Amino acid sequence: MKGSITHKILKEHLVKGEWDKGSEIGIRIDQTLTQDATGTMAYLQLEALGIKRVKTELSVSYVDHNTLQNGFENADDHRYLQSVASNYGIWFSRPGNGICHQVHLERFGAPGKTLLGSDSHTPTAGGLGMLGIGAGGLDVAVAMAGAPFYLGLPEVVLVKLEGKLPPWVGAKDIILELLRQLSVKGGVGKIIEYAGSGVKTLSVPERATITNMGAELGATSSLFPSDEVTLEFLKQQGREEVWKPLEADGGAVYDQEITIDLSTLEPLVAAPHSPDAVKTIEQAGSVSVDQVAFGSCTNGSYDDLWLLSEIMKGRVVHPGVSLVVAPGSRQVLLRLTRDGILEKLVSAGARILESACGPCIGMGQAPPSGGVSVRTFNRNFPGRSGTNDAGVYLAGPAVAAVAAVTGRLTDPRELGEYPQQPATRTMIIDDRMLIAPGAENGHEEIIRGPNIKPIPINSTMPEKIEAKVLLVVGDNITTDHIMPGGSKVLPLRSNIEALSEFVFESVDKEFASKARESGKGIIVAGDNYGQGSSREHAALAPMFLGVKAVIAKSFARIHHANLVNFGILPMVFCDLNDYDNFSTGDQLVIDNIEEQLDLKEIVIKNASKGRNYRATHLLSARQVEIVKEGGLLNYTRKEKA
Ligand code: MIC
Ligand code: SF4
Repeated sequence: MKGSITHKILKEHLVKGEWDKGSEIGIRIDQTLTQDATGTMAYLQLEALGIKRVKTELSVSYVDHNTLQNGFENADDHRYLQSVASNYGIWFSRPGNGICHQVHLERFGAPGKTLLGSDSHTPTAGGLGMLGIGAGGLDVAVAMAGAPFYLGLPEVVLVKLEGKLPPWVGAKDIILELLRQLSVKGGVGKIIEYAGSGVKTLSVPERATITNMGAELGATSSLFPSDEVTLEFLKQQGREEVWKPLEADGGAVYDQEITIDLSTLEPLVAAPHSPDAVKTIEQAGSVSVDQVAFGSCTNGSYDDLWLLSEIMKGRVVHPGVSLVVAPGSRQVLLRLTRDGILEKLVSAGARILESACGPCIGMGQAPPSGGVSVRTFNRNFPGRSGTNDAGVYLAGPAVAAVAAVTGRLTDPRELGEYPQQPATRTMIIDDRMLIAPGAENGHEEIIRGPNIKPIPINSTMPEKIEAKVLLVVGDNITTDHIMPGGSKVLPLRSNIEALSEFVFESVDKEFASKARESGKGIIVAGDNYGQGSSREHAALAPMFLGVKAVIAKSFARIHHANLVNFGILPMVFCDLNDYDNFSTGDQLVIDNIEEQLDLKEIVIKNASKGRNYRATHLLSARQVEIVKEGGLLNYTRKEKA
């Protein structure tokens, strides 16, 4: 990766470890972000770490996920987050100010800096040339306390963008094309770097659409160079002082190279139920559409909504379609209002939602039974929309807008001429919904509602695990399967006992009661286990239910780290075919854990099948110690002591 942008940023931030392939490095984190659905737990953990003030250059606590406020829980969480932010030296972005990634891009992101966020789409910041990495809340809490963030030295993939996009084809189609080529696990352990003549044709919000959805490749991060386009964006945001040029050196070395000729791309969609089920509109066939949803951290920009308004001009939404729009940030919403775009949208029949995640995480606007929703979002996992049998197509704004007019998946090129982009209009800079941290020595009471319960703490890893296989699952199991989102479950994020009732709800309704009955258990999984979000609750709640280990063919990066952080042992099969020999209910025994972890050779006795199987682990020496201690909180406290 010599000479790449990744290399430059990592080298500059390297504080621990050796620069060797496969080794673990520790990097200094300049900025952190949290959002409310992961933030409550992150800050409970920060409190437990016992520091007084964050040690980062900048930390921001956003409220954007849990904004439906069906009961007191969300509002209580918001109040807790605001009081913690004030005390600990953290900026607070109030509900209504927008989606964390979009607001961070607009108001805080800076080329060449590192950003750790308790949300998997933190790499959105890569649109500015900032290294954004998603992590569990505990990792973010530890980074706020000033400790390095550890990661395996990533491979670097160069994606060369050549030429220029044709009319009606957008940034979303570029990342969908990459998902088509690489799949949802193609980016695991990798950072995707963009270069080539096509880069300068893409605005910062377009670049951010691409880096945002690099998370769906499983990539650790995605990075664009910082160039004159970046400078122009920052100038418009009144923040040009944070700009610095950043590009790869000539002759930079990469682990993999891909070239995409932008001029050959077509409008694409990701069909239900995976972001890599990518098809052209023709391949998708005849699809009648019930709902069109605009927004999310992928496509909630001003230009995305401007395009919608142009396509809807003089028209009204198709009678069979409900069109919902959630602008990505308050800045975007203010501009839409000033420029008369909001009026056009409302007049076309759009239902305007607040600037927040909303339908993207099943917070309202669930589609009808068996319905089809076309969304400009980034994930279409089963049930995530709030309707289990709905089919979600992910698309760029052009495809989504045309579907709102025709009521069917339609190739937008059929509409004729592409609307004329207006000359750049100025941004509206208004930071009054951002609350600056309280004074260093000031003290405000930390307000906890009744739904905010203490964090459960794991015990140390026993020498012997004797437990049943509670569940065998297949490939690409998402964190939405393990720990669902949605308006019913998300409000319980700071109450692990209540939350744990929903673990694996859509896969096995009895999972929680079975786990509770057994007192402990093991999960067996296929490839890419735990893809998707950064929610540490997908490790914390199973830990609470007694899950001691997960044996899989392979893991997604963030979930693997979260399992370690909560003292659940992640193992991989030495012979992948052995996966077929495990069934739900099998009684397993793993003995001499300490020694086997050190040797990286783990014998799993399947007493029900009367056979032994071999597994290994992908843990660094540091992570082995964390697992032995029963998780990162115990480990950090012990280290401090
Ligand atoms: C998501 O898009 O799945 C989320 C909701 O933003 C998650 C975080 C969470 O579960 O709170 C993510 O992407 O990390
Ligand atoms: Fe919010 Fe959706 Fe982005 Fe997650 S993917 S941060 S839920 S908008």
